Amino acid sequence: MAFKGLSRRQFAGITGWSLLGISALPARSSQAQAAASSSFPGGFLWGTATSSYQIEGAVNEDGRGPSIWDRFAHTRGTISDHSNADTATDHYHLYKGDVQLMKALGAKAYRFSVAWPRVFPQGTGTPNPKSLDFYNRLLDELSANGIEPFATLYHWDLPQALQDRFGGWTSRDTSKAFADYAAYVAARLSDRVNHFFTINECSRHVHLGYGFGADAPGLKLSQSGLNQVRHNVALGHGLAVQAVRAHGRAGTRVGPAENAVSCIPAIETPANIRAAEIATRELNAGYLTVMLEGKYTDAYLAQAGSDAPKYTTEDLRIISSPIDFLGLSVYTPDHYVIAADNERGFTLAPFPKSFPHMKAAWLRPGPEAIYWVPRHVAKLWNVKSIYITENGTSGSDQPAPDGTVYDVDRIMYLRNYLTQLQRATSEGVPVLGYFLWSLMDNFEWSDGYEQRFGLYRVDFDTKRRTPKLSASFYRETIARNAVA
Ligand code: PNW
Repeated sequence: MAFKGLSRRQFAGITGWSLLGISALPARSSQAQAAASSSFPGGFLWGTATSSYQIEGAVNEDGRGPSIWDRFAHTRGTISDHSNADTATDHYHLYKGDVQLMKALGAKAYRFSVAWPRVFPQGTGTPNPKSLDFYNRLLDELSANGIEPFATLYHWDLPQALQDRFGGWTSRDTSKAFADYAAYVAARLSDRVNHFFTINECSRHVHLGYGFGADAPGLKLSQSGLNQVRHNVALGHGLAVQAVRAHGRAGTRVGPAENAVSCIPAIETPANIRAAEIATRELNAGYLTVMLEGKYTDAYLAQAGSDAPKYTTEDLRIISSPIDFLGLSVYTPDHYVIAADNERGFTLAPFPKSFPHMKAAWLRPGPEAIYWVPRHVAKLWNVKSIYITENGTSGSDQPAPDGTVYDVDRIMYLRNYLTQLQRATSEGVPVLGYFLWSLMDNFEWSDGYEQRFGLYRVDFDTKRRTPKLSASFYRETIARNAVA
């Protein structure tokens, strides 16, 4: 009875999934779903994304040192379900199966992050003898399965030792330590990793970690302190770009993975579009704009006033070291922009209470964000290569009585975002690939395990992975494009 209403083909797809793709769906099976994705450019790269602390577990194994997230998650009252990521999805031990999950999707790329505390347990100094062993095993497995690795150097799991010694990113000593670590990793992995991302989403970990205290290290700094952290993080990015260039093998590519403040023209008129470009440049002044222009905007400095960060012109030169591509994580529209005859040239429409959201309250669906963000950055800064480093949604994801997670909300979200992404590529916006967040459910920071973002459901007691219906959707999308 549970499958009433499903076509035989859909049913076969679902049951096939429980055997992890053993029954292959023909690429042309469903005309209706994913129709929009049929005309992505040839060679467009489809992948999934994860990060070390959110999936690995094994926090005390093979010489890993503690990270600020271990400390934070073990502090009372920080994580909504009182959980931590001591074991998380246990990817550290289950990675071989997880590579098969990627392969079953037909994904050809995987974005993961390297845990700094596994490499340098004290943050600097002597590397752990087993420093990169796990990542070497993972890379071998990916390579054996035809999946291209994209490695993020920092996805927020700072060695706790650097927090204790330097105050974390409040000090530029951390920026320098990051460059040394980046050099070490690039020297050893760039024979197999062609693309490195420096820092994942500067804005989020600075804002929540050092401003609101809602993420590790849980600080609530003054505006001047926060501006300095922002600058030190941008500096860390630039130093890491230089380190990867100096120590990676020739041809190694490097760039940031930023979640830009997304500015959408409220109505797509030329004036609003221009206003949204101006807003994009101003509202990303602390990260993307300084990285790509080598200076803080006048408005940013004027607004900061005496709280502006302390820096040298040499810092700005480092921060704006040339990058090979821009990584953009796009989840949600941050602002709907309207042209205005004021000093800034724009106003931001307030969000009405009735604006819908996905399971996470911050995640308002606005598929056009994934069209406008790449389009704005390509236009503003003449960026030639863009990867969508993350896009996806959480959902309640409860299995139905038949055991299947019918996450049609996630499918709705993805279908609409991919339609808008295809709009961008069809207009020549140079997006080269897309990494869906996330391969599987994982530790969602201060939301613990209460927000599930995966294509695969993880039972956190047994660590069992089960494909959700959205895994079939993504697989079909990829297959359709492969034959297009
Ligand atoms: C990203 N926002 O965080 C992170 O890179 C991931 O580690 C995380 O699991 C994922 O997105 C889902 O949250 C973001 O408020 C969190 O716009 C919030 C926002 C953006 C990114």
